[in-house]
Amino acid sequence: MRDKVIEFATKQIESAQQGVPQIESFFDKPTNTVSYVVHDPVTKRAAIIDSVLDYDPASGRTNTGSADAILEYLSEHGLVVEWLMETHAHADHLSAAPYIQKKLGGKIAIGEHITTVQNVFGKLFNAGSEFQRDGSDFDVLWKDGDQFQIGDLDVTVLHVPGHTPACIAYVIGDAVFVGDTMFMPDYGTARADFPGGDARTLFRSLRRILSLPPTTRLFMCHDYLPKDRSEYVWQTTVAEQRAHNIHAHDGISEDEFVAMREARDATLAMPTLILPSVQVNMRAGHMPPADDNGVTYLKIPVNAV
Ligand SMILES: N[C@@H](CCC(=O)N[C@@H](CS)C(=O)NCC(=O)O)C(=O)O
Ligand SMILES: [Fe+2]
Repeated sequence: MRDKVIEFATKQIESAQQGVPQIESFFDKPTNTVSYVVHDPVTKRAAIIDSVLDYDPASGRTNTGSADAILEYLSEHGLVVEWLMETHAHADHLSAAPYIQKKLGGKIAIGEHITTVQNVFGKLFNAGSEFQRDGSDFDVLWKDGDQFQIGDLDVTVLHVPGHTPACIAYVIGDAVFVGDTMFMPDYGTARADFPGGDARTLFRSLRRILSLPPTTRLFMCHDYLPKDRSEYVWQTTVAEQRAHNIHAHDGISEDEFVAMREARDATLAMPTLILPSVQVNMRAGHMPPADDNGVTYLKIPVNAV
């Protein structure tokens, strides 16, 4: 069956100018997360993808060190932020999008199926009626095939569910920010056992991304450093993934993938920051309303996850 969105993204990738967009990465070691600033060198317009608000679970304190490094880079290069984009509601770190938006503006965007995620976690955390669950905490909700611009750069949105139901990838010029779908070839793929996650759906999303042109640049959202590698890396290509990804290289069938993924997921512990992350990220990175003493609390559901 023809996939018109992939056909369109392919044309965009093939016509993209080499070396454009300009991409700077920021690696957060405590959560193994890569945030990106992607900009158009002509108009100096920029998007920030998957920013991190540092959080210490022992003290409950947030810290803006990671976000401030991004702010410094933007200022040094005279960049104007148009977009604060999330690939999904992260379960392992808090988003710094509201902090950056307050300083510099820009629109906070995520995939339209965030409403599914908001419903599940809204219920889990027994959020009050102030929590809308209709995506309105975000400024923009993308659906598969949506197109928009960062300055003069063309962007196509791909809905790539599996890790979560709302996951999206951003095709910007010839670069794809794959979110949590695949990781570097020697680490494999994202887990599919979070609420609304599904290994079979993830496999189909992976094959879809890997049907883009072989030279397409792919940028990961995490690197977990496998045992036999000592340097963190997060950039690869479609061709490298198709040849070498240990979970999803060409020739691995859907059923083989699902069996592997489900067996591996059964061995994984929950991310350290899942409970603080999801109750903040379901609100686009905003904290829940403060209690009547003025203090903001995050909840821990006991024996519920
Ligand atoms: N140890 C990490 C685990 C984070 C985690 O589960 N990451 C997800 C993406 S949000 C994943 O797909 N991990 C794959 C794996 O650990 O194999 C933490 O506590 O934060
Ligand atoms: Fe994730």
